[in-house]
This record gives sequence, structure tokens and C-alpha cells, in this order.
Amino acid sequence: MKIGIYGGTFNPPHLGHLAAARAAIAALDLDRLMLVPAAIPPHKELPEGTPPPADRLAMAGKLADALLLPRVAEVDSLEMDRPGPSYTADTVELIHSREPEAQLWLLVGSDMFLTLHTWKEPERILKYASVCAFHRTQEDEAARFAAQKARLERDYGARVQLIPVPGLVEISSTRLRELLARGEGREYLHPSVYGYILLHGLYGTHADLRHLELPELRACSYAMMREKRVAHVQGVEEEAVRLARRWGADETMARRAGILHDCTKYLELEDQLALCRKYGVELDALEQQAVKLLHSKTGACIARAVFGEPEEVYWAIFWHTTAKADMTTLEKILYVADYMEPNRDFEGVERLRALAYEDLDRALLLGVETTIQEMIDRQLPIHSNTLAARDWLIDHGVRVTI
Ligand code: DGI
Ligand code: FE
Ligand code: FE
Repeated sequence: MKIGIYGGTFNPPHLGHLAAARAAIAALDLDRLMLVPAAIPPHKELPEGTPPPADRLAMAGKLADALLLPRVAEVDSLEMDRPGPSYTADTVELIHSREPEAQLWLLVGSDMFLTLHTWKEPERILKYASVCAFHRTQEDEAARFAAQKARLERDYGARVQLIPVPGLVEISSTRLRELLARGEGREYLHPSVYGYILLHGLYGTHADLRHLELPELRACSYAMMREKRVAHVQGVEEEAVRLARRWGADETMARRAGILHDCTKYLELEDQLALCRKYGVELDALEQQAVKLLHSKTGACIARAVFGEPEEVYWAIFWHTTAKADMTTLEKILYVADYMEPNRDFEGVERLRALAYEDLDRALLLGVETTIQEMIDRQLPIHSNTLAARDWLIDHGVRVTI
């Protein structure tokens, strides 16, 4: 087994780290990649305004999740769990003791690589780990890199591999923090990391969450979910906008409802229930135990209370999971878009996609009937609002066969 160990302050983790992590996984054929944020870096003071360890750990976790390699890339808090300066020698020794059979690769950027012989106990580091150094393709780092490689091999018997990272983002963390404090820097960050920074007001960002522009709203929403759901949410946004154009609903509201509709999907039952209490949402017996039914309600509350969305967006999100009797056009659009956005793949989805642009009510009924059938097949209780949606449509002359 090959394990990559990528340390650093991750202050904040940016697209350069992401590109390097991807390149290392591919070049070294890693089975695992551990991102290890330093608690107290030995070689430099943490600058003023550095977020607490828990936030740097969470941001590094978002970067690991961004790779979409769930059992491969993960963040590890081992340096933060240990008191005192975060010496790499201790870290690689600990990982070696946990995984004695594994081949360890220490991943380092240019500056770190060129000074590696000055770190604490380089011989102990290099006893346990090989070194993989990232370098920028355009720069004339090649000679200095080759000299350092030769030195580490000669003095410590180290194994060193140099890998060029195409498109390595040319940004220093210092500069990035300055940009963030001025309300810039988005282009250097993965959206979910950027959203985390905005949501928590890190690095002197003072984003007004109630009046965010679309890129910032997306970033905040994506920061609240796992990366694997982001494609779905992007699909719902696009589909909701197309449907709004077709059926004459407000495009901006459809878009914002799409962006936010699943933002609380990853909260546990306890947190869902706490939010419902906080915002005064009453729940019936089924809702109190069916966690999947709660994210539409809590998502609506967060959209309105945190992101300042209007009533129409609130209700579209509120009803997007069960639907209900007598829905507004925007509510129907979000429900149907959620069902048939481009990433959805189930038997009958093509028919639903076509119907959504011919007859919105029939598409809605087809969605509701499909859900009812699925609940029956899976022996799950059907929510009364799901049934009420069907009955209302049928009472109003809408017909569809599933
Ligand atoms: O959040 P998404 O996955 O994008 O989609 P969604 O908001 O429609 O949620 C789908 C989940 O909601 C799915 O696990 C089934 C559940 N659900 C929808 N209607 C009912 C329901 N669960 C029960 N028990 N009863 C319903 O009527
Ligand atoms: Fe949902
Ligand atoms: Fe959804």
C-alpha cells in the first residue's frame, strides 16, 4: 500500500494544493492520501488572523472531499491532536507505526523541498518516508531541484521523485489571505472551501450572507454538503431556470431555490429537529422520524433566515420533497427540476423530461405517482402531503399513467 502524506498549514487550502494532490495520486499511484494540517508549524509563526485548528481541519476536509475519492483522500487530525510544534519526523514515525507495511510518500512543495535538509531530524523523516516534490513546469527550478534531489539521496539515502504539476496555481497563501480580506480571491479556491470561509467569516471576509451574488451563494450552499451532491444541485439550478423560462416563472427565484434546495441534506436527525424547533416548523409523527423529509423544511428556513430569500423561494424549497395540494408554478418547477435534472437516471426519466416542457401539471403528477410507487415498493410510509398532491391534481382533471 502506498500512502501520500501532505502536510502544511492549509491556511487556507487552495487550488494549488488541489492540483498537487491530484497530480501526486496519479503519478505515485497512491492508495491513500492523508492531508495533515499542522497545529503549530515549526518553521514559521502562524500569521495573525489564522483560523482556529478546527476550521483549518474542516477546510482541509473539504479539499479532500473535493477530490471525489472517498476512501482514498482524507484529512487526518493527528498533528492537531498532539501538543507542541508539528514536527514531520514525529508524524511520519507515527504513521509508520500505524501502517508498518505501507510505503510512505511525503508530499512537499518547492520551498519546503529545497529546505528539507534543515528540518528537525531529516534522517528520521527520510528513514520512514520517500519524498515527492511538486514543481511548476514553466520555471527554471529544474537545476535547483536536481541538486537537492542528489543531496538528499547522497546524505540520507532518500528516495526522491520530482513531479511537475501542470497548471499549478501561482498563488501564495499570504497573498490569498490579503485578497480575501478585500473581498477577492475566489478564483484561487475550490467553491466549498470558499463557501466555508464566507459562512464563518474567516480571513476578514465580512460577506453579507443575506445579499450574496450567485457565485458566493453557490459556494455557501456547496460548503454545506458533500462534493458528490454538487453536480445534482447544479443540475437542479439549470433545469429550474429552463423550466422557469418555459412556464413564465421568476428565473432568479427558480435559480436561487435550485442552488439552496438541498443545503441541509447532510444534517443528522437531531440537528434537523433542532432547526425545526428554532424556526417554529411543526412536524407530524412521520416527519419526526423520517430524516429525509426534514431537509426541505430546514433548507427553506436556512434559505430565508440566513440567506435572506423571499417567501416564494422559502415555499418552493419547503415543498420540494413531498409536494402538496395546490402548488404555485415555482413550487412545481423546483419539484419537477429536482426529479429530472440532467444527472438523474431512472427508468422513465426521459418521459418525465419531455412532459415537463409540454404540461407541467402532468409532469408533477408523474413525479408524485413515481414517488408513491417507490414508497410502496420500498415499504415506506407515504406522507399525507404526497397523497394530497396527487388527489388535488386528479380532482383538477390532470391524468397520467405510470
Ligand atoms: O434531496 P433529493 O435526494 O434531491 O430529493 P428529495 O428532496 O425529493 O428527497 C428524496 C427522498 O425523500 C427520498 O429518500 C424519498 C423521500 N420521500 C419523498 N417523498 C416521501 C419520502 N419519504 C417518505 N417516507 N414518504 C414520502 O411521501
Ligand atoms: Fe431534496
Ligand atoms: Fe435535490
